[in-house]
Amino acid sequence: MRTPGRPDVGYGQPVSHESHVQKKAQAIVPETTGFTLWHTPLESQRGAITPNGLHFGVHHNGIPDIDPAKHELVIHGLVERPLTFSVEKLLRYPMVSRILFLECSGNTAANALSPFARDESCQDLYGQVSGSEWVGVPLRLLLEEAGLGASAKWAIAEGADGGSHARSIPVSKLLDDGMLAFYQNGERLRGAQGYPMRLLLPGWEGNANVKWLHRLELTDTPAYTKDESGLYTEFLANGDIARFSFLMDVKSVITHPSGRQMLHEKGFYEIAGLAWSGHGKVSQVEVSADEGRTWALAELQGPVLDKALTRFSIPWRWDGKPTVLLSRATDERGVRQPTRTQWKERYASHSFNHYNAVQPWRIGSDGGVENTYA
Ligand SMILES: Nc1nc2c(c(=O)[nH]1)N[C@H]1C(S)=C(S)[C@@H](COP(=O)(O)O)O[C@H]1N2
Ligand SMILES: [Mo]
Repeated sequence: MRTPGRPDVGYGQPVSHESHVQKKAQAIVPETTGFTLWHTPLESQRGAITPNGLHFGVHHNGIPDIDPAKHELVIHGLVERPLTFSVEKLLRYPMVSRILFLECSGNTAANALSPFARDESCQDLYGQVSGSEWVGVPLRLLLEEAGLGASAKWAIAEGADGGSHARSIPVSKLLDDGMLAFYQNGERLRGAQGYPMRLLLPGWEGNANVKWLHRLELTDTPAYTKDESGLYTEFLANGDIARFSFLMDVKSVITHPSGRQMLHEKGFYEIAGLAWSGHGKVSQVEVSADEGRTWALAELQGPVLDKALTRFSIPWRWDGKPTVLLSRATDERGVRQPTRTQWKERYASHSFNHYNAVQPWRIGSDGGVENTYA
């Protein structure tokens, strides 16, 4: 109180004492230039909204630097009137706001693939999911203006990044709740999240949410692009192949306490975490503190929103003995998360997308928290 404070700045940053809270780049495949995975530190966050600077990122070809004055969105193909929109023009359209989760279908791939439970943090294992308020133009408005042809069933959405990331999207989804997003948590999109505009498909796998969107081509069939035929198609245990597996299933994870954290003494802890489902609202989250023998209902922090991150918590007293903590979410369809064994029965052994099994965290007698499959 004896010295004056420092001046404020034009764009605020977190305090220096919190500078250890960072997104973290995951190990990448060296021969694929520009492909990076940045994980959000879930265990450093409370609440259901991810700060923009910490939003997870998956960039197949780096982050393009796009001048909004030069960027255009083209809608063409099976439409009555092909249209070209400038960013300035699109910003005058009516906009809607939605709080949604976004998750890469490859999130938690390590638990799907690794034969043993890797001793990693919640950020390393689960960091490809984030929650934001997105504001943008309903795609229905733009498609109606272009006039959909009778046979227009798919739209090829293409990004303006180096690899022209492209996905075939059913027109029904775009008409239902597809959004062209311009704002995230009150500010214009970050470059990493698709500035100046991205596709936002509530509840659908991250990959289909094409960033730096510049083209929608209406067609009668999917394009089977590299981005949907390769990494984002799954092999099932029975030999079938799941294509266009857009929906993200019900999932949850305890973030407090979680992998590589330490309980320094016995006594009271609040078990807290996140649950979400691409199928709608989370209806309940059960937590077990005794290796899955008994379960109790966690409290859901409202408002519980459709296809959004939902916070859950439950009080717990640690008696100092080794145990395992688990959470399992059920969504409004009544569908509950599978165990890892059940998940592995459905998918081929080398499949890793759409992993949504129950996460057990082992508490050691020393208070150390470790990933486990048991
Ligand atoms: N144009 C373009 N869009 C893209 C990608 C990309 O590399 N290029 N990555 C996709 C993947 S795999 C995911 S999971 C989400 C991640 O969105 P975020 O980086 O904003 O978190 O963007 C998708 N959209
Ligand atoms: Mo992804």
